[in-house]
Amino acid sequence: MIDAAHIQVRAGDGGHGLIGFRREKFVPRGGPDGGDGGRGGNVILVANRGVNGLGQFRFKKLHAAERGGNGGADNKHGKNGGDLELLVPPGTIVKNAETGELLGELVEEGMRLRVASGGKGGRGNVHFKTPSNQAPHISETGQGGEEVALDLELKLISDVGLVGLPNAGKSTLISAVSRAQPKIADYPFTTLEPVLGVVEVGYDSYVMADLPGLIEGAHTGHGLGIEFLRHVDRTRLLIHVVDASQPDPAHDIAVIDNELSSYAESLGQRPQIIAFNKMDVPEAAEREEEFRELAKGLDRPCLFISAAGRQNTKDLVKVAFEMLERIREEEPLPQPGDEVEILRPRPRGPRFTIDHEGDGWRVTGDQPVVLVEMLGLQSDESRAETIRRLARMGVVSALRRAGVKEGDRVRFGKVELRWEDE
Ligand SMILES: Nc1nc2c(ncn2[C@@H]2O[C@H](COP(=O)(O)OP(=O)(O)OP(=O)(O)O)[C@@H](O)[C@H]2O)c(=O)[nH]1
Ligand SMILES: [Mg+2]
Repeated sequence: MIDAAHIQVRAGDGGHGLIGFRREKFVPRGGPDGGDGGRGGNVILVANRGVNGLGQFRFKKLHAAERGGNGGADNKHGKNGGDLELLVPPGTIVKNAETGELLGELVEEGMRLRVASGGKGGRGNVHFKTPSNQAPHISETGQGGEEVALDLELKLISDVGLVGLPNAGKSTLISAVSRAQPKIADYPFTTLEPVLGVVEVGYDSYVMADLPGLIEGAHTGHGLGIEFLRHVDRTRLLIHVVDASQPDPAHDIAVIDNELSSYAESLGQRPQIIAFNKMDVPEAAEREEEFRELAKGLDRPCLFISAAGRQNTKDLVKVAFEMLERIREEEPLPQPGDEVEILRPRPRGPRFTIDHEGDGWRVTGDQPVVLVEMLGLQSDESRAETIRRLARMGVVSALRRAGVKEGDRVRFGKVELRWEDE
């Protein structure tokens, strides 16, 4: 039931800003008119029911969005890079492969998750015109797009989970109300893996999960429990199936309740319906009165059914559907189209820090690093502009205080400069 993939996604780089000048008749030296670069495309995951599993990602590993177009003459803005949308099945869990951090879950059809943001476009030389520099030969290069390695994992998602002791009749029930065909047998632990079935109610439907039976101590790892309690915890409603032909159904119910709440308090409080099953068996049928009394004290809807005989199973399916509708109203899930923004803005915190690194210095911090990477040091003019802006940010004086000397290497992200005492 668990499907996984490892992929690399790369957002588009921003386009470069242009250094350009107007050429007009009768105007010997036109002003700057170099346009800005467009922004790079984002990589977005989109939940789509038409996608079957994560198999498509087994072969293609790198997924890159378009880069932004460069700025043009006459102030022309570069084209923004198109977003890359990768379709994944609903139920996909997304983690940062390096840190293991959970980035998000694409639970429902249409949900979107931006996993890598495109770089900003570089600004053209129009932006660097000042009273003292009417013809700036300065522009920014586009910012690099984000790149990240992702682990995708598909988990089963169901609305209703069937819980109960082994042999209670859970598999028989799901086979009675859906097209699922799990193995059914008269011994415990017949079901070893969850099985999903779609239950139709008129034009509506919901997904039911048949789960391996739970036993006392399941929450501490007894039986098959612990692995599957995780799945149970993802369902919104439980149908608690109890074998009414057994000597002590009240005790059996208490055992399961206790396992659920010991695993997680939230699971103990999950809405629940109790299905007294096997009511066709004489030992159960003759105690119906007693069970109805018991049901009054259980504080949740109770139904009396025979899964094997298909008795009252339709009612059970309907009661479950109505409860689900109410739960959905109370806690609506994100709607299709809501984009869950998961990449936080690049780290803020202190504006920059300066550290010794090898034979030189490293300046860390979003503002100065992006500045140096984008504005660059190619020409004397852009270098002077970069230093001027670093000075305005306080980086130059901080470097002096730290003890930087003429000729030292100072690194900003991928760029390195030789310090000159100007
Ligand atoms: N008489 C009768 N027998 C039933 C009924 N429901 C299930 N059974 C029988 O009970 C036994 C266990 O049924 P399963 O559906 O496999 O039980 P389960 O809860 O899925 O069991 P595990 O997968 O081991 O947890 C089988 O022999 C079924 O035929 C019922 O309503 N009436
Ligand atoms: Mg079963």
